[in-house]
Parts: sequence; structure tokens; C-alpha cells
Amino acid sequence: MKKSRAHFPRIKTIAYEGPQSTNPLAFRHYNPDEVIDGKTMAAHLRFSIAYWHSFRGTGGDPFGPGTIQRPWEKGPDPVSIAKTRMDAAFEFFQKIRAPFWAFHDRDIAPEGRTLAESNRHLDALVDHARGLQRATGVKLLWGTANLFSHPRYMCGAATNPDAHVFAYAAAQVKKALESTQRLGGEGYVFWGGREGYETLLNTNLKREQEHLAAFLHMAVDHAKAIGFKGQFLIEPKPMEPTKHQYDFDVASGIAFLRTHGLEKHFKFNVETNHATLAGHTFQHEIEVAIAHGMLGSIDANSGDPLLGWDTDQFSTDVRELTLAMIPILRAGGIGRGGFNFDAKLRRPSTDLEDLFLAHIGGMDAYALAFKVARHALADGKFDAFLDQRYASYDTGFGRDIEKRRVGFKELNQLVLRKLGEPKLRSGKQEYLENLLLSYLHR
Ligand code: XLS
Ligand code: NI
Ligand code: NI
Repeated sequence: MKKSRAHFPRIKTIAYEGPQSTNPLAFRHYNPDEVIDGKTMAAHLRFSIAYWHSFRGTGGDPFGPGTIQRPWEKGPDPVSIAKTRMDAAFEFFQKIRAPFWAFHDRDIAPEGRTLAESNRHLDALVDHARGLQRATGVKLLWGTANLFSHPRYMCGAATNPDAHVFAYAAAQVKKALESTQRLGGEGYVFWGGREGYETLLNTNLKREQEHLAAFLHMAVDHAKAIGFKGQFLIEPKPMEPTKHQYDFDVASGIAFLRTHGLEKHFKFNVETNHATLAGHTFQHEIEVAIAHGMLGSIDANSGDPLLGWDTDQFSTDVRELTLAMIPILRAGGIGRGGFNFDAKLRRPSTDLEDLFLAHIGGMDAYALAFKVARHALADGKFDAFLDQRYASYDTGFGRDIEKRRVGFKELNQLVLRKLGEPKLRSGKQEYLENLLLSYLHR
């Protein structure tokens, strides 16, 4: 490990210095070792670093090439460069004190000329990652396959009109799944980047959705065959790169999984920026997943309200994160999932230090939201308000409604003979927003 220490020579392991600190390279809220309710903050929050953004992101956009140059991006051949890059990545994971990381197959290992060659490259880098995981204690949150960058996937992978492409994608996911298993991944993500369409004029929507279901069933079968115990996760996104993506949001994902008998095998990886692209709040997507017992993990980032695409920014919006954290804590925490920073530096953020600053801000914002949400829930006012708002369903005819013991006929009689006109009861939104504000600033 000595040699790999050299990649960030001027940056020491980030320390927790408390809210009063003015050191930009210190945590002010995230104290990984602090024990809360018998668990460290690191164990509660399970932060994860996204390899694709932090170690493959170049700052390139549709209007210009990359701006970000990293000193470790050199070596005699692509596989050696990939290994050096991974050394740098694990040094970063340790210094930023993230217990987990996440990757796509092609982020960590270069695509070869054939599938067999790509698999050999992947094996070499998975071996390398195993060594680094063992040496550093950093674990894998989840793995996934990149089924959207290569030209062969231009019309989708599992939903491609050409069965040959479907077969290729199946082979690639088989390998990615086995690689995730070798690295002890807590989960495996399916993000359907191009599983959708550009125009319905060339698309048989029904067949494509059935093909996607067949693909996911094959994944379930293969996981069983190899004894992979990680959680399968669907990551919904409504659009981009396609005009319409089939896993549009959590609700449509649940309908899809139930329709095809897959609901027992999957949970959701909810991404902030995907929620807002679908016209929802982050909190909404989390609530829907929790309502069905299907919240699996979080891709932590933020969009820009003025830009209509997945800008994948680091979020420092503590109010939005607190609104997300409240239902997560009510549900008992993030479980085997984590908060994975699927977020990238802005194109002009070219300093090595910027990578640290970005994650420090994201981690501090989540840590603060975690503390505020814990405090708010412990105070009990939000829960008390909700309990009281629905109290009429706890007894009498309200309870009969919930138990489905009454129908229209009985309720009609009841209103005509006894209840009459309901009284208006305030929804108290302003009171609740002020309450939230009082927890955010005290
Ligand atoms: C893209 C997605 C992607 C997934 C992993 O918008 O967020 O990065 O998280 O394939
Ligand atoms: Ni994501
Ligand atoms: Ni995304």
C-alpha cells in the first residue's frame, strides 16, 4: 500500500473538526466514529463513492472535451493504467472515510476487442480490487454493468429489437454479477439507461417490456445458480439518454415488477436527480418505495431546477435531505443499502482538491440532515400530527373502512341518518413547515 499513498500526497485523511471548524478540508457534521444509538455514523450512513464519476469523469460535455486531468492516468497499457487509477481511488476512499464504493464493469476495466478479452480485463481488475478491499477495509456497495455506452447498445440492451444484442447484454450481466459476487457486493443495480425508446414509430412497446422482464428473470435465476445473496435494485429514471425510459419512476417500476412476478426479488435504488426529472420530489420517491417495503438504496446527488437533465451535482441542500431522511429513519434506516454519491464535479472544477471538497460537502449535508431528522422524530411532533390527522380511521366506521367491513350502502345510511356534513379540518402545512424550520435552525 505504500506506493499508492503517493496519489494525493498533499491531502491527509479528512478529520472531523466539528461545526465551528473553518478548515475546508475537514468534516463539520460527519463524524464517522461517533456512536449514535449503538452504531457509528459511518454504519448509519454507509456512504459510497461512485467510481464512474470520481475516477472516470473527465468534465467532458456535449459542447466540449474533458477538462479534468489526473496525474495517475498514465502507464504502458490500458490495464496497467486501470490498476494505477484504482490504487488512487482506494487511497481516496480511505482519505475521505467512505466505507463503500460502487462501479460499472467498464469503469474499472477497459472494454476489449471481444467479450472474452473484456472479461479477462475485468478479471484482472476484480483481482486488483479484492486486494485493495482487503488492505483498506473498504467494501463494495454494489456493482453494475454498463449497457448504454457502447454503440451496440444504441437501441437498448434487454429491450433491443435485435436478439443478438439481448444475448450480448445477458453475457455481460452474467460476468458483472459474478464480479460483484467476488467482491462481496451488498447489491447489484439495474439502471436501464437505454431501455426505452426515441420514437414509438419504430418500437413494439409491449414486446420490449416483456423482453426486459425475461432479462430480469434470467438475472434472478443466475443469481440463484451462483449463490449471489446481494440485493437486486432497480434504479428508475424517466428519460435521458432515451426520450422515454421504461423504469420511469418507483410507482411504474413497482407495477412492472408485479406484472411480471419479479417483486420479491427487487428493491429500488432511488436517485435524487431522477426523482426530480420524473416530476417528483426526492422525498416522494422514497415514500413510495417505503410504502411497498421496497426502498433498497440511495443515489445521492441533486439536479439543477433550471436545467432539464441529470446534472448529477453534489447536494448541500439540508432541507431537501432532511425531508428525505425523515421517512428513511421512520422506516428503520437504509438497511443493506447506502448513500452512494452518484455525483460529479462541475466541468471547471479541475483541482484534485475539488474531489475532496465535493464529497466533504455531500457527506456533511447528509450527516446534518441525519441529525436533524433524528431530532425531529425524537421530538415526536410530526408523528403525533400524522396520528391525529388519521385518527378517525382508528375506531368506529373509520376502522370498518380500513378493515373493508362496510360498503357504499352502509356509509350512505350513516351519512344520511347520523353524520351529516363533515367539519373542515386544517391541513396545517404552514405549521409543519415552520416546525421543520425550527429543527433546521437551532
Ligand atoms: C445515470 C445513472 C447511473 C446509475 C448506474 O443516470 O444514475 O449512473 O446509477 O448505472
Ligand atoms: Ni445513479
Ligand atoms: Ni443518474
